[in-house]
Amino acid sequence: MEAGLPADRLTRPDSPRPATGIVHLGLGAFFRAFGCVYFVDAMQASGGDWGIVGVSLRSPDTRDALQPQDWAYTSVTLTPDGPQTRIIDVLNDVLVAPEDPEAVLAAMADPGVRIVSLTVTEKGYCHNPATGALNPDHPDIVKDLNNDVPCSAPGYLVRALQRRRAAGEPPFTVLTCDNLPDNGALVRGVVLDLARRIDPALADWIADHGKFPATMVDRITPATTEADIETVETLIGRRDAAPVMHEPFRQWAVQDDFVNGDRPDLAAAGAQMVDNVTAFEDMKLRMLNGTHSALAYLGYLAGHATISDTVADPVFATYVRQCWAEIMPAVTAPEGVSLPDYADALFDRYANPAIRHRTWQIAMDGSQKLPQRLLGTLRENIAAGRESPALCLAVAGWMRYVSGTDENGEIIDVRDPLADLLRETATDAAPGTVTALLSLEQIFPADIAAHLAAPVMQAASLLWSKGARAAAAEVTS
Ligand code: CS2
Repeated sequence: MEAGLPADRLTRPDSPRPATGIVHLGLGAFFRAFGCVYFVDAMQASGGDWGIVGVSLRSPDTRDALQPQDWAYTSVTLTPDGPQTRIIDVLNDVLVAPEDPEAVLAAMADPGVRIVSLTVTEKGYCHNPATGALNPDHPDIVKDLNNDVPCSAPGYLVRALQRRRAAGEPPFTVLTCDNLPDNGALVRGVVLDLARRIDPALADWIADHGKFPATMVDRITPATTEADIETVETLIGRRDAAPVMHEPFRQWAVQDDFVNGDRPDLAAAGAQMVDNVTAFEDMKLRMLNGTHSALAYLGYLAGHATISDTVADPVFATYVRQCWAEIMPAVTAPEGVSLPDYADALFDRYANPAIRHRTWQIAMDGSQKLPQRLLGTLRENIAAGRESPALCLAVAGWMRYVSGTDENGEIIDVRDPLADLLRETATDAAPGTVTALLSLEQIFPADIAAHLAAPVMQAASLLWSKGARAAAAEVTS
């Protein structure tokens, strides 16, 4: 492309599109780099009408970026040897829920739609992170209980299922793709609880006929930056305002339990269709997401901008391996999987220098992430009498991070639904901060908090006095 000339906008390929079979709530970069690509591959292999209507529950940005390109976009696989591009053309529309909630409900109630998938992040389920149950005091749930027009993801699911029941249609399958433990049961629980508060007969109908398969999703997909948009323009010679940048690896384990068995041929696209996802989920949440969070807090505090920069630092390369050594005894490997090999592969994925995954991005929403990423492992290690100094340092790292200032006294832009509470609860000194944060029962159930007090306090004193890098070196020495 000639320098200085604005490139033409990306347009969609001139081929027929499948009819809509899926509505997706929470159309972020991850789902466009992951689910959309699997659905395209499944249709290429075995056909079917599984076009997607995407829904943004908050901001119009994705819709505004994709609309001029008629919803097509570039998926960029970032290999260590260079990027590979592919045009993904599976979205039939993108709706912005706050602008037109009725259009979203109408799309979800359409009988052609057989799956409603979700990537609304941990906090989008409006649940209590420590228990997994619906939080009826969540402001969005309070609104949804007092209003027929929903605003939360559980609210949209319940109101759309209510319409399907009223129309004599079967429910859609609710396919959660968020990093939560037992995510199918969790979303089923919040939907049934909310439905019961609105109409008990509706809750019974959903309980009898609804399907909420559990899934384990995995593909590292950093947020797209302005620099990425420019790189893609150079690569494809056209302007794509919303490409997605991701690693080569992908893995999707899906509980094969859909309404009327109706689903795309995901196995043909490489997904693992299984009866029970728990072992995949535990392995991934604890070994990948657990260490991602550990590296994010400590790496950020040590001044590292990305995960690849963090593991390029020999101290953190050793530290993350120590974390895996502490996590593996608390994980039951899925059949045929070697946990040490899985850890080695994770290390290579983290080290991929083409992936600029910011520690700050992964550090977001820690209050919603910690329980399934770190606390489950810690609970099992405590019960078995195993020490976990590296994981306790990760918890201390989160505490230091959410206290709101870094090791140089600079303000940290902490993004978390509980950010204000966390900042107010933390104090300047390690002991006060540890005691106060451990008392937040929506994150730390009382039994775990009691056992964590001493080892987290020890890790915190090390962290506050010596800094993240020296503390990580010390717990691995
Ligand atoms: C990350 C995940 O942002 C985060 O919290 O840990 O998004 C992670 O990259 C994915 O789960 C990988 O599949």
